[in-house]
Amino acid sequence: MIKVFPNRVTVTSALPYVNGVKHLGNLIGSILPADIFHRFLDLFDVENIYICGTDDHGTAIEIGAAKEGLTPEQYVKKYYDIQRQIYEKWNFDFTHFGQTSAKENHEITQEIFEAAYDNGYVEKESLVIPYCTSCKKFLPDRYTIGTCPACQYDSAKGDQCEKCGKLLDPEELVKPRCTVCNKTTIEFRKENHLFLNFAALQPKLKEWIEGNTHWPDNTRNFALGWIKEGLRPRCITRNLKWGVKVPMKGYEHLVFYVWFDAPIGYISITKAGVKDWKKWWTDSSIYHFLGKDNVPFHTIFWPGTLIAANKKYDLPHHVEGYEYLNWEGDKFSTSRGVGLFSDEALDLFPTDYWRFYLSSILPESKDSNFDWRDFQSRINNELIGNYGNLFYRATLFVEKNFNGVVPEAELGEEEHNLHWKLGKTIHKVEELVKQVKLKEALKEILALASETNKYFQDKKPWKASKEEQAVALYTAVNMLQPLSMLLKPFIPETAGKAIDCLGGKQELSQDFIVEPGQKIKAKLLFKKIEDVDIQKVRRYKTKYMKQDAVDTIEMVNDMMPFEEFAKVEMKVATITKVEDHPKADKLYVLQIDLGKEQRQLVAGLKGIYKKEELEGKQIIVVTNLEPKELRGVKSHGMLLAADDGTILSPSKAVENGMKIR
Ligand code: B3M
Ligand code: ZN
Repeated sequence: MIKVFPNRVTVTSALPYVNGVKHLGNLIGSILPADIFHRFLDLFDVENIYICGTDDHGTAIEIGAAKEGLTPEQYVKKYYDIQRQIYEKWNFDFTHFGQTSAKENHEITQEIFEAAYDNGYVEKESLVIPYCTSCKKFLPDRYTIGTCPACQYDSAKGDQCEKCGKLLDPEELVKPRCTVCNKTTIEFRKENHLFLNFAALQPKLKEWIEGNTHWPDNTRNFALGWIKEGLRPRCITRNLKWGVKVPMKGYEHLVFYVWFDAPIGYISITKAGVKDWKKWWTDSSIYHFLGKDNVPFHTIFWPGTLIAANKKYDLPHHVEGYEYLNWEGDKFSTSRGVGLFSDEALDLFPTDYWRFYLSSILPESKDSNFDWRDFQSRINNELIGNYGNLFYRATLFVEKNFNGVVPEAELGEEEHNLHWKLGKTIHKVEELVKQVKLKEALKEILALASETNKYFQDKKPWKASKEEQAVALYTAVNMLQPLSMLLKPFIPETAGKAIDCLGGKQELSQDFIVEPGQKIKAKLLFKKIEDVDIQKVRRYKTKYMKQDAVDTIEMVNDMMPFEEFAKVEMKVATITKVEDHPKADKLYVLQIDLGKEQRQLVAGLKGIYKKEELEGKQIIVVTNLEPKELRGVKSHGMLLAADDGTILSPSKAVENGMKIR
């Protein structure tokens, strides 16, 4: 089947949460490939825009702002500016980089909600939610603790008792108290919330997904799998102050759930920043780029919202979900200092080195791994060895032997052959881009660069006659121009410079278009990466880790009453053995080495870490707690982990038993 490009394309990448600088794992699975795709569409003359921006709402933003002593508005402004500046340095070519807290998003979100309501897809239901009258706050389940009705353990959490494992509702706790202020001023308030009725939307969603036969099988089957399980109404309101207000009587104190207004951000950001914005959402093919964890939101939740509103906005045409990037064989983790952030990377190497390397390891169908040695060898051998060196040698030769002027030449069989391969490659790349196979497109281009290199090498212009030199150089220059055009979506800055040196024709053609008589300039485009450079950057530790670890400790601090926290003792230990808990599926039994003593710990890490990931790892343990039994297994101490289950480790290896506080 021959695929064609749609007439008009709206490209979006997942909107990064505004809270803080993003790491390379975030960029590789959304903003970078979307940017490359958009640049290719420009190259192939497809009318398109590229939309992105920050996702400004949600609990994490409210908490982040409070931590920095800022209002949510100030906090959002600060990190929006920081992120925007970083993306400029990455040369991301957004048509507009907006924000979901902009007024356009408030307006369109409310309109879409009202339409969904009028169409009968919104339901009212009451939820019982713990409310602390001292803090004047509704509390998430885990923020309410109390005595377990089953085992009488006095610090059971609102969702589960850690001692006996019983699953709980906060209402079942005896003498519930608030973890924020530690008072027993808890009330259970019935509150009305709004739900989007996905059960009612199911038939239409199913039909739409089944009709998307152009989707990759895995995405389509995945979405159909969800449908098959049966969709249920989803709560789309939250009791927060920061967010898009619910425009309905009796619900004015609520805001919309962040995942309700965030995808609407794609539309509203277009409205805020693009003239004639409507055509991009009513008569365009929408291409969403995102990490795999966001796929359900873009194949079910977001199209469901649009179907419910029935405002004639275009539904997603293509959803490209990327797998994860690992960092030197390990998971990215801010708390453990694994990985590198988008600003730091550019302090270490030029932007195009990163864009090139990350493009060559895009996690398109499976997870991929960042590796410093591989980074060095691909930059040196492929980007420089294959393209940069040829560029420098050919242009320098023209400068030295032909006064910088492209010579006249009579082409022979080999030259025609190369010319033919150029046409074939352009065609192949176009086909791959249509299928959003960007990594393969890059491979094709590099293969052509390789051919050109081989040709130049075989011609040995340094010892050839003047006529032979002219042929080799005319051909090399005329291959380097389209090669640079094809590489430009990946390495826009350097390829742009290269094209300027070759006379500045910003055109991709199957013909040789750098004409004899054209003045050109020589340029060394890249600098090789030396072993010492790699040794140096290997020792570089992300600067964001420490802050995060400090935050986590502060979080523990926030959650524990002060008098209790002051008594807490924390030490470093190494995990020596990991076994399954005989009775609980989420728990591991760990043996740990605390230097002078060995202990046993039970921790809820199953499903988050594999056993072999834990063995040998250093952790931080609260040591002065009474031993307790967790589902019949003794546990003496508690290890520190962040909200998402990521374990907190010391930033460098230290002696077991070292006291942290
Ligand atoms: N902010 C989650 C993320 O950054 C979320 C994406 C929104 S896309 C509309 O992965
Ligand atoms: Zn309280």
